[in-house]
Amino acid sequence: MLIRNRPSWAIPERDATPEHVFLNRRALLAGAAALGAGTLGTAPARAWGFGSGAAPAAPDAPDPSAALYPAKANPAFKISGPVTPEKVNTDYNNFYEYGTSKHVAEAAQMLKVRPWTVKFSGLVEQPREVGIDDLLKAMTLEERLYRHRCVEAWAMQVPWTGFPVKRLVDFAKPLGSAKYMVMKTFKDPKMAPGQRSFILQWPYVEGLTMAEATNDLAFMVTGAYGKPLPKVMGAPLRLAVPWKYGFKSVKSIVEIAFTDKQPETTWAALAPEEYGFWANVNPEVPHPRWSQATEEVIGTDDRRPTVIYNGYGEQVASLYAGMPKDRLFM
Ligand SMILES: Nc1nc2c(c(=O)[nH]1)N[C@H]1C(S)=C(S)[C@@H](COP(=O)(O)O)O[C@H]1N2
Ligand SMILES: [Mo]
Repeated sequence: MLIRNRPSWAIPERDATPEHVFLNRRALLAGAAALGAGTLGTAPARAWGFGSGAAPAAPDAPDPSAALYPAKANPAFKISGPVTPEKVNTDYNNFYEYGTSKHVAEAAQMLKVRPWTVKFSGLVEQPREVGIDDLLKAMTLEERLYRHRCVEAWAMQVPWTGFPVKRLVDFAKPLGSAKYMVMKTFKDPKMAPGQRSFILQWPYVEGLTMAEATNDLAFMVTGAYGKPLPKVMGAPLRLAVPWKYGFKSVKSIVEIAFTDKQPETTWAALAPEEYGFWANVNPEVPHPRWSQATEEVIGTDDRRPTVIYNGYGEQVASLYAGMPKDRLFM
């Protein structure tokens, strides 16, 4: 057992949606604490009542980056087995800014993807902000087929479009003293009602070491299925680090900061006994509440064995050579 002194709310769950169950319980507790015991009865309704009453979003103007798609496929990044159908992928997502259900594509239509600026801050030669379309102009887009593995033991196979994170690092010009690249999602509860609830600390934050960020596999995603990225998949800019559990792959990024200290990341801050900074995929290290030995391939009847580093060990195992193994895989 990895977890010691397990808190009372972290009871074993074998539910198909473990995060959902877990977080509902957390939200009730946090809501009660924040609002006071007297409002206990209304806190859950407040925290979870969005989605139905929200005004429908006005239709968007055509995506100004549409002409960049489809981008040329990079044949170096292949998968075995079929790509997950687009319709399946966009109906099974984790995007807690729009609720803890897997079916948030409609709720995510509230996300406004233009205008969109990305800020570069922290240990950089010169802090700057750039509009997403100017950033896209400075990059060469390519398509890569990647495996995608959520910590909840489900998997997909996704045709992402984007550019190596390394290109973004070159663009940002971090100082030699930078050791980590920190990525943040937007924070705007009007645009993302999930941010009004206490489930996670907002904005969603993730990070990589500079060695991880500049590894060729680390990919900045701007599109999928030969088109600009659907909102529910984290438009207009999200990370894909396929050797790590999906929660590392932060969506809808507005800020990239370079630091010399390991950042406190969203899931690790919420439940450090269950989620860590490294989160590398490993079939032999169970999550405290479920096994990681196999994974469900969404959209199929297939449950296949999980693979160390999600099959990308050849590219990334050397990043962790000589490091203590105990925290690398959660
Ligand atoms: N901002 C933000 N990023 C996020 C999440 C989230 O809830 N909010 N969920 C993470 C998790 S747990 C996973 S598995 C992937 C899901 O990506 P997908 O919906 O494209 O499959 O996004 C990750 N990035
Ligand atoms: Mo996930």
